[in-house]
Amino acid sequence: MTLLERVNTLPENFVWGGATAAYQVEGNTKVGGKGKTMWDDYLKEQGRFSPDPASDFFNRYLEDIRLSKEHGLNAIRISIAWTRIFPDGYGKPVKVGIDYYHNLFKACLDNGIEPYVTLHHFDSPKKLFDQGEWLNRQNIDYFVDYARFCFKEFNEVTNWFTINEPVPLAFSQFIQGNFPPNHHFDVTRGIQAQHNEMLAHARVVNLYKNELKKEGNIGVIHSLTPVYPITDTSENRHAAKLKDAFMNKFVLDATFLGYYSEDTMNSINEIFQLNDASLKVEDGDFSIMKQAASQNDYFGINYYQNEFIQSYEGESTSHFNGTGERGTSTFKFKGVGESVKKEGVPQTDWDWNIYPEGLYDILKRVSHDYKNCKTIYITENGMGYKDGTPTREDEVIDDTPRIDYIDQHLEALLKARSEGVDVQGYFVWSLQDQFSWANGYNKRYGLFYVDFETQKRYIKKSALWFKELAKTMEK
Ligand code: BGP
Repeated sequence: MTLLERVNTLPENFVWGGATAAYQVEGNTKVGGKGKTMWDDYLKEQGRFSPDPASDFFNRYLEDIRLSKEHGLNAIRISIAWTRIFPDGYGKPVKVGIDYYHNLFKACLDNGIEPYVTLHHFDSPKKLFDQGEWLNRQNIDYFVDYARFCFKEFNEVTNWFTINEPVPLAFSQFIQGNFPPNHHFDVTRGIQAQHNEMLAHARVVNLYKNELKKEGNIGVIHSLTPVYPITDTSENRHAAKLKDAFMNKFVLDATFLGYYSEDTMNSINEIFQLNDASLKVEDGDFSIMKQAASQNDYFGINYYQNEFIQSYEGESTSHFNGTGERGTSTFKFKGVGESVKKEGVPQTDWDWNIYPEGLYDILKRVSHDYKNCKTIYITENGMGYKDGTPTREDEVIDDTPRIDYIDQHLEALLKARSEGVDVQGYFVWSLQDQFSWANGYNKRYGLFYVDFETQKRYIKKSALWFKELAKTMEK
């Protein structure tokens, strides 16, 4: 069966979306009284690239929504920039920001594009970042207040996500050191930030369900990275188990159990011992988390790649490939393992494995291991690629490798679905080309090409392929 034939097995209301994040698309970071995020000064000091104009979504959302509609999409992932509403993260809300999001949501709904809205997508307010961000528990209170405001204000939104990817955020900030504040292998802060974010998520779910008694849907988004031993030795299997606990199991337990299982903590404690680290869980945290664990309406999985690992006993060291120079990344985590390339598994220019089996495996595992996990959406999946520069006004950009990537991952999704995993939607990362946090502008993901100088949109072949897919489903 071809993929087009297979998608006919999907329900008519299957969600096909394009994903965006406020800071990566909006640009206009100094417009409308917007407050600084943790990125503004940091990027300026780095001098590599600027978050302005990004894809100028702040002014051009109508065009992108129209393109979505024309290409068969029925949904969009959008995040609210916390600092467009509360410039410092708390205080008096700003009307320009509130109006902007009302207008944006209205434009989506008027065009039959359902908005799935994330409250926090990597863009913490600078003021709160300076006070410790997620490591400071007061940040959680401010986040809950901001969430309460959004739930009451934006009644037109019925699909919410609390936080996008607690693990990659904390990992990039405190382990890999490629997000501000650039700590390397600071395991205590890395895990503590994850825990505090999961507590924040739980408090917001409980607020939505119990206090405000809202009728919409709410959940969290995790990026899941299945880890496989490079060869089947007991040392490598153990390395995979430890890294999996750190990257996946810790937050999956937090989300669907509301506590960390003994098995998870055995692995985490082993990592702690070797890295002189610890975690502080306060009285009452688990009861809040347990209450939320059965109340998530759905679960967002971002899947890009898997990891192959071999055991490693030396000191921690890493190099992040943020330029697209193949073969430059390294990652060695003391006592845990070393990431390695596997012969025969293709990689992108940024050394990300292309491994659709990983998506199938993780879908099966989550639905098998966590009975509280209900409906799943793939909330991000896509391929960073150096698309060619258009030379003609009406040029359709040839991004065939991206089509192959999406096609293979959709096959994996359909296979898991046919075996009973309840996947109800797929959002491609990304809707249009946008700014990439640690890679800038040459790592493109969009269905629509953006000329960042002129802001002109060009159609890519992947967008036309999507349109075909959506058409098949309507028949
Ligand atoms: C996810 C983030 C996105 C996006 C994507 C691609 O982790 O949620 O915001 O950036 O990864 O990553 P990158 O831009 O680093 O290639």
